[in-house]
Amino acid sequence: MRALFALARGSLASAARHPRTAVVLGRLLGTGFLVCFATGLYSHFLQDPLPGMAFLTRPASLYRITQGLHVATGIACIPLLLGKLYTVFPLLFAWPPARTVAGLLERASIALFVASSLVQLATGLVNTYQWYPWPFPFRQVHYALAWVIVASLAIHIGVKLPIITRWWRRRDSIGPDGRLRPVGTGEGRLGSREPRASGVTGVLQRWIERAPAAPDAVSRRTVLGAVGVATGAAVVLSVGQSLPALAAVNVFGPRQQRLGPQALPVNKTARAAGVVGAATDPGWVLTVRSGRRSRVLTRTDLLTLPQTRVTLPIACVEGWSVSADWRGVRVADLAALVGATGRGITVRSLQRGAYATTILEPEFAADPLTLVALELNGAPLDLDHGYPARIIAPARPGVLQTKWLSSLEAR
Ligand SMILES: Nc1nc2c(c(=O)[nH]1)N[C@H]1C(S)=C(S)[C@@H](COP(=O)(O)O)O[C@H]1N2
Ligand SMILES: [Mo]
Repeated sequence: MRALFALARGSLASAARHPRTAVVLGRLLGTGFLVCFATGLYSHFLQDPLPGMAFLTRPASLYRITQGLHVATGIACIPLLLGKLYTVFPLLFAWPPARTVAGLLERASIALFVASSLVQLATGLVNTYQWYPWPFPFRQVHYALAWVIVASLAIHIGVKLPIITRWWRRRDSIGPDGRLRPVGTGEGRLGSREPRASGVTGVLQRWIERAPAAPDAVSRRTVLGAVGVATGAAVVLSVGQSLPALAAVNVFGPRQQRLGPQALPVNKTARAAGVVGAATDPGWVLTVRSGRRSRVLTRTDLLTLPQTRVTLPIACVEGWSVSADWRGVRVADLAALVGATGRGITVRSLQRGAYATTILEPEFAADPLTLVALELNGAPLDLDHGYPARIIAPARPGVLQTKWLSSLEAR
């Protein structure tokens, strides 16, 4: 086994698989993961605040920026992670797998780190296409894995600190023959000097020996260049889903700026939500309630109240975001009608299920940009955009911008 693994390491060794490459990619990947973690926590707590948490309502595009960054950075991490795994691949064939308890824990933490990162990035990417081919709730699992990743990343960085500091700056002329010494050949023991094995191991040994020699033609620059181009392309060709300046080259992002009814994309249509009947019912009213005080408002009543125009984006957790012009009644004005100024508000939709209720925290309910929107881009709301009325608020995830309102109730 030892001979076989040494042979495998030897035949995988290449100039590109160098600790310096691992450190360069690792720095970028570590930064990317931390950006994803911070922006992800922000998105998580906006949707599930801990008691006592309050949030910024400005700049109005704050969530558009943080979540756009979250998804773009996550996408960038995919080629970076593949490049990093390519670089350190020979280390998989270390034998014995660990010599000490600390070494065993280190390898276990790496296994956990690699596995959870791959699952996190793959499910995250697939989620941006609204594809959920797994039996678990995406958000909770994504959140839990984020902690697993950050904890195992901290252990990983701690263990690798000597290598990281040694290769933080570029150093040439390393190794006995004046060349860079590749990953996996640290013990200076290549396969050819291994004793002959017998049986199955011997067969495998000869088989590996006959494989083409290490591809030294692939240099460190080539690998870093390829990873760089792949990373740049993945980001540039998808970030137009949230960055209008790059909308023209949005090849991979699932949503296009302005493509949809009233120049705004739609994830869930009224038909898919099962609300067509209730939303087009001429008897529709919006109920505004605080304790025993309540007001019942028809759409015409709402249109006779003072109207406010705002320009605010829909910024979906999936990464796409599009700015639009909205017109409607301030939520703060509606709250004042029932004496609920300054309170949080429970928002209810005509739709049943996961979107049935959301909560407007006091800071969002009080913000003058937060509306019960009746119009979008100069025309009455399209049925698919939440007709007869929807919530639009600054600096919030799209998932909280409830469509097809039925009531607002002070908390
Ligand atoms: N009632 C209801 N409101 C909803 C949704 C929904 O499915 N049902 N989708 C939310 C999500 S995830 C986003 S990003 C915004 C915009 O979604 P849309 O593209 O489906 O309009 O509306 C939000 N409001
Ligand atoms: Mo969304």
